Amino acid sequence: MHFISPVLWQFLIKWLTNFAIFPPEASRIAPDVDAFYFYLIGISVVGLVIVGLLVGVFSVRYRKERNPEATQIEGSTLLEATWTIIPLALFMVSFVWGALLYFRIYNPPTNAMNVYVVGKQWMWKVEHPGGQHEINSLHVPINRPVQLTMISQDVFHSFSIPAFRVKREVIPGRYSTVWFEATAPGTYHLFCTQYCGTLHSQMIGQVVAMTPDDYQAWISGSTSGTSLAQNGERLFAALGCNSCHNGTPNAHGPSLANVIGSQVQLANGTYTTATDAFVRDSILNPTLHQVAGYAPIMPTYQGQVSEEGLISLVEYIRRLDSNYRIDQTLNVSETGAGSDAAPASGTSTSTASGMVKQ
Ligand code: HEC
Ligand SMILES: [Cu+2]
Repeated sequence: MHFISPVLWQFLIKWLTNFAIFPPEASRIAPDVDAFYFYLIGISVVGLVIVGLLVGVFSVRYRKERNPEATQIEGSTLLEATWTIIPLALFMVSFVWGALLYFRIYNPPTNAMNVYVVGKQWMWKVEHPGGQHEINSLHVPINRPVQLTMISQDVFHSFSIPAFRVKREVIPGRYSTVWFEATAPGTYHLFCTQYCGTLHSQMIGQVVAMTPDDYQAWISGSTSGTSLAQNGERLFAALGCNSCHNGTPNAHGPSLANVIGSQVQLANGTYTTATDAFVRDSILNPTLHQVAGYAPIMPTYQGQVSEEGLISLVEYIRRLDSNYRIDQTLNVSETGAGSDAAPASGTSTSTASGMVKQ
């Protein structure tokens, strides 16, 4: 890329995209991915030409009429070393270069804004933290790193935006992430690139990259009224989580304030970082990582919460800080001194503890 002259590079890319041989380059990483791709094509072409030429030249030069008697060649260390070292060096360059790109694509910068994506047969559901929902479309601002936290509700899918040169498997039961920084406003293709059943070919959509102002206008014009965290707060009460997790000293469960990103000690003495995935696992499969100092009384919520619900819970827990009680408005009376609960939270709490004791 940068070792070819920038003018030449621009020309090459323009030509390739004009003839629809290449998708447009619309993200920060796209030119770098393309440079690597051209390197791979380049060494393949060089290899092809050398081998092709040698086949041609040798078959003329060493043809039967000129060499009626076969000559035995004992080998040449120099020759063998050359054809070992040069390809090895070329492959090592691909390896290191590829690995550097890989780490860049799969390690989101910490200042990236997060958007959730749920894949299912056969659509992409996008959830913005502000509560905006989209189906088969994704609106993003340009010049800002965007991280996608993705999960599948059924089978394997793969989320791909060719113009951004990113793609990542979307797997049931596990969050996977990918990130990009769009550079040019526009509408780009979004594909599922993993065969996922009959209508796989229709699991497509569009990515709309917008200027920051347009994006702001879109975000404020598309709110559903409740953010993901607020939705999560409701679920937290409705599922009775707050009967055990309420930040009081005598609570049956650990306080969840500031838990995401922190080190949690497990019952077996080891420490683990509480990530989104850790929280999700804790809800669906509480015995998987038992938190130290607490009885294994947390029930599993497997089958009771949808992936979207889990995302809302994760967003809620992410936003819980030391003023746990203020955030958790639905549970104010529960964490207060008195046990006379207000009707709303009283109902949800008793349903929840009933559920737990079954
Ligand atoms: C019956 C009480 C109870 C209920 C109800 C309950 N939990 Fe828990 N929870 C616990 C206990 C006890 C632990 C710690 C032991 C363990 O890991 O199982 C825990 C652990 C967790 C953890 C890991 C916390 C940490 O410090 O790392 C998370 C996250 C969590 N619960 C979320 C939830 C959510 C969300 C709900 C509701 C959908 C919920 N819990 C419902 C008792 C409960
Ligand atoms: Cu799919």
